[in-house]
Amino acid sequence: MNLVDQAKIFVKAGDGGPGCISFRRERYVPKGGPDGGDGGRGGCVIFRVDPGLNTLFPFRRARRFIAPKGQAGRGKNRHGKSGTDLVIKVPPGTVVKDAESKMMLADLTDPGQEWIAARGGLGGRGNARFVSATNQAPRYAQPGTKGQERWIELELKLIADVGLIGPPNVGKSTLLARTSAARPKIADYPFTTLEPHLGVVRLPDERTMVLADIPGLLAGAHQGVGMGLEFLKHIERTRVLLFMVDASAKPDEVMATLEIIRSEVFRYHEDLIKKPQVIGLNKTDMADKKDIEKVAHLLGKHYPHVFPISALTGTGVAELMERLYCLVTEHGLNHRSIEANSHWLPL
Ligand SMILES: Nc1nc2c(ncn2[C@@H]2O[C@H](COP(=O)(O)OP(=O)(O)OP(=O)(O)O)[C@@H](O)[C@H]2O)c(=O)[nH]1
Ligand SMILES: [Mg+2]
Repeated sequence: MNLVDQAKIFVKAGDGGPGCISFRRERYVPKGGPDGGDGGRGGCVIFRVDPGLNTLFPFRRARRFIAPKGQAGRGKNRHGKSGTDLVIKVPPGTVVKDAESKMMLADLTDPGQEWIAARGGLGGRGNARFVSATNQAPRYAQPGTKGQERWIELELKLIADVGLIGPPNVGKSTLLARTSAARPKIADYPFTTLEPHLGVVRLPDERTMVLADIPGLLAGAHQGVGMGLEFLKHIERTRVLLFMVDASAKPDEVMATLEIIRSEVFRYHEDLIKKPQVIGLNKTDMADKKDIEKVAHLLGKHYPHVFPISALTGTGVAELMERLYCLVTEHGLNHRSIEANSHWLPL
């Protein structure tokens, strides 16, 4: 589960503006003194931690960040304007490294925390600054200094926003594969998945959340039966639980299975019951319509979020993801989520 999201970007701060060489021109004053103003400072490139972000996905599109230059100084001692700083929002948990030396430069964790990725150049001093006893009319000014530039690597360790839990073989990995770029093994036998997989689910409008596919649970998992228990720790930090059951079984069986799985989870850790729970009734493509309606109706009495879906055909999946996203954002995005996959699929 230690999956990592990565991005490599180029940052360049603005160069400082040059100082100005200028002399006062006044009526009746044949030779005015020097009045060249200083150049402005170049804009810095600054990273700022934004708790509303949870992936480095935006950096796959925008890779070059260049802050504006400082303006040149002008006559009459007017200083050039400084370049505005370019602020780049990054998710909490972003680790910054120098791309060349691989040295760690910053560990950005706290909301609002800022770090200067590239420092703006200094403005050059105008000739008015160089007046001295021996030189009353200096004919030179400083150029501005260059803004810093470098390639930077960003890295984000991901924690899932949504934990996907259910008995073996119900289609958990199929759902993860359908909604994200993750490619867990899918097969028609129990315990295909032997360790958790994370996937970044992309929803319309650049929204993302991280879904964790947890290996199948059996009755007794909290006592060590099967293999589910050791992975339940991964769902402790998720915001929302998605319980998946096979809706093609008989309604009574579906209800009973769901209760077994839920009780395993809550026996493992009673606090988990406080998380919002969504029920996914999968494999509706091969289930009896009446049975689905019956189960959905029964479950609807106890659970506010019940979704008949087919992870195989995609029916109902977009609606389910929208609801999950809603609950995840209501309960605070879990910002450190993600995987190393470089391919991102839209829903
Ligand atoms: N008909 C149908 N088959 C599905 C659906 N979703 C998954 N399957 C099939 O069910 C089988 C199990 O799917 P997986 O995604 O591997 O199930 P899993 O829950 O991850 O299983 P474990 O990793 O063993 O716990 C595969 O053969 C899938 O093709 C569905 O919506 N409809
Ligand atoms: Mg699986």
